[in-house]
Order: sequence, then structure tokens, then C-alpha cells
Amino acid sequence: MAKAACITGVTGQDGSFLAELLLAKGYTVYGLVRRLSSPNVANIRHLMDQVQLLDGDMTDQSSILTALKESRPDEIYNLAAQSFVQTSFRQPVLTADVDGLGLVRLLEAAKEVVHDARIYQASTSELFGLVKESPQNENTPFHPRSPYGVAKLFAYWACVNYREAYGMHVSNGILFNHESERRGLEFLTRKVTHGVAMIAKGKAKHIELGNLDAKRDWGYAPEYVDAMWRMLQQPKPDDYVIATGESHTVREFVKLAFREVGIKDWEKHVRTDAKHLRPAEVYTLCGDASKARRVLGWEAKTKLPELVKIMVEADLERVGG
Ligand code: NAP
Ligand code: G4F
Repeated sequence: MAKAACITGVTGQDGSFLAELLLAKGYTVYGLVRRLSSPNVANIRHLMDQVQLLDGDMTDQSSILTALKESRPDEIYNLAAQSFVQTSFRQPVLTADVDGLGLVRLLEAAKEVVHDARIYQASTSELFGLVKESPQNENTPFHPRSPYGVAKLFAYWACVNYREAYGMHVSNGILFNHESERRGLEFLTRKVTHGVAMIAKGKAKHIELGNLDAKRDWGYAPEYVDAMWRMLQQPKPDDYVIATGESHTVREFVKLAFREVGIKDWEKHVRTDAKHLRPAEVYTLCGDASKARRVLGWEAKTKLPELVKIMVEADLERVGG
């Protein structure tokens, strides 16, 4: 019989790529979707007749319970989150509710309904925050720097606790930044590639950014959802860092994006404004994914120049002539 998987956050960047991957593997795929006044299905429009959507919200215990009773999944991927770090400083309580308590609601529902289901938690390199060593691996101490990071740290430990206390198969994927043409426009990479496309097509003159010196380990999202799936195929639950192992500045990303459209004097098109700075910044991130390589057979393939190319080309197409 086909395996069933339930994805929270199915309308997001990762949820949509993961749904594609699982459908291709023959899974019956359920997706938890919250009610919005204007449905946000752009990323899964092409999958609407294949994914079974279940009403639910990570802030609402009974809807999560009902969704698991209806779907009875073999695998659960918890990708739902208020995922924008900047917003978490303005909405810390909501972020803690969705990203922190939401995971506990899901674990409680799973414990009751599908105790043996394998569960993936979308943990993050934001846990490392003010990094204690570089590159960061599964043993690097955590020091989150935002309400988002703090909520995700709570969720991380809740996963470890349900594993130890109840013998549940719960794994944390500590994923470093991963991007794609489906990335939300508020995130740095998409803001830049979309902005560059607008400038190249003569529809805008500038992009306004914050800290150009921040460093990130950016990979390509479709490869990262494959790592999630691999974690749940392991006989034992565990925690894994998923990253490229390369770290680049925001400035380098911007320069590469402008290069894609043949603009060399990129500084003329970039302004900085303090409103895009964060109350506490994560200055630098670089992941060591050697455990994932060894145990899961997973390795990042797409490096930064290729990632930038994919994203700029997609935005040029979208922005049009
Ligand atoms: P994303 O595009 O922002 O997607 C977030 C998803 O969560 C959307 O489907 C959203 O639904 C859903 N959601 C938000 N609040 C919800 C609620 N109260 N109830 C139910 N669903 C809710 O994020 P992503 O980039 O795909 O990331 C997926 C997960 O990985 C997130 O947990 C994120 O924190 C984590 N993560 C991401 C990265 C990265 O670089 N992308 C790295 C490490 C960890 P709507 O469509 O209704 O808004
Ligand atoms: O693209 P960002 O907003 O992503 P950030 O904060 O690294 O978080 C993303 O990755 C995490 C994994 O490490 C995820 F957990 C999280 O859910 C999310 O997907 O910002 C990247 C960097 C930051 O240092 C930021 O200060 O870019 C810098 N930046 C500079 N100017 C900017 C801007 N970021 C944004 N969003 N907008 C700017 O104008």
C-alpha cells in the first residue's frame, strides 16, 4: 500500500517542493492549509488535483488532531512556520505560538493518533545565531538571536524530548538557508533577484537593502527537501545539519545577480537603509553537513553562482518585457 505523508506548510517554498518529491515517489500526500481570506496556493496550483488539502492551523490543537485522524500519515513533515526573521521581532508572540507551541500541538496529536509515524521538524541554522565555531555541526552550541530562533530552539528541544520520553521517531533537520524561484519576496535572495529583473527590464531603478556584510550558506531548496525525506527513511531518529559548506556575503549575492543581467556597476542600483537592519543580527553562518553525507548519502550540488542564475532567470521571465 502507498505510504501516506502529511505536510504542514505545504503552500510554502519547501512544502511545495516536498509535495512534488513525495508524489513522484508514490506517496499519498496530505497538506495542512490554514484559512486565509485570499488563498495562497501559487506554489501548489499545479498539484491541486494530487495533494489532499486539510483545513488546519498550527495555533489550533483540534484542527491538527482532526487532520491527523483523517490522514493517518506514516510520515509527518512539520514545515509550517512564521518563517521571516525580521517579522519575528515585531510579532514575537505569534512566532512563538506557531513555530514553538505549534510543534508541541503536532507532537501531542501524533502521540495520540499515530504514535509510530515518523516526524520531521524544520529546525534551522538560526539556532546557531551568534556562532560559537565555524563551520557549525550538530554539536555546535546554540545561541539564537531572534524571537524566531528562540521559538525554533524550543521546538528543537521538544523533538528531542518526545524522542527520549515517548520513543517517538522525531528528527530535526537543521537546515541552512535554501532558496529558489519559489522563495517569498521578502527574503534577501528573492528580493534581490526580483529587484535585478525589474531593473534589467527598465521597471525599477534601485533595490533597498540592509546589512550587505552578513554571510550565509545558501543552497537550492529542491535538494534540501530530499534530505528531509532521507532523514525519515532512517531506522532511528536523529538530528542533521544540511548545508553547502560555503558561506558568502549578501554583497557577493547582489553582485552575482547583477552580473547575470550584464550590469557591472551594481553599486549604482543598490541603496541601504537602516530600517532593514535587525535588532540582533546573525552575522555569519556556514554549515558542516558531513554527518548527512556519511549517514544519509546527501550532498548539496547547486552552488551559489548556479543558484543565482536559476533565480534571476525565473524572475526575468516573470517580470516580462
Ligand atoms: P515559507 O515559504 O514561509 O512557508 C511557511 C509555510 O507555513 C506556509 O505554507 C504557510 O502558510 C505556513 N504557515 C504559516 N503559519 C501557519 C499557521 N499558523 N498554520 C498553518 N500553516 C502556517 O517557509 P519555507 O522557506 O518553505 O520553510 C519551511 C520551514 O523550514 C519553515 O518552518 C522554516 O522556518 C524552516 N526553515 C527554512 C529555511 C529556509 O532557508 N527556507 C531554513 C531553515 C529552516 P501560508 O501559505 O498560509 O502563509
Ligand atoms: O533572507 P533573509 O531574510 O534570511 P535569514 O534571516 O537568514 O532567515 C532565513 O534562513 C533561516 C536559516 O538560516 C531560516 F530559518 C529562516 O526561516 C529564513 O528562511 O536574510 C538573510 C541575510 C540577513 O543577514 C539579513 O540581515 O540578509 C540580510 N539582509 C540585508 N538586507 C536582508 C536585507 N534580508 C532581508 N530579508 N531583506 C533585506 O533588505
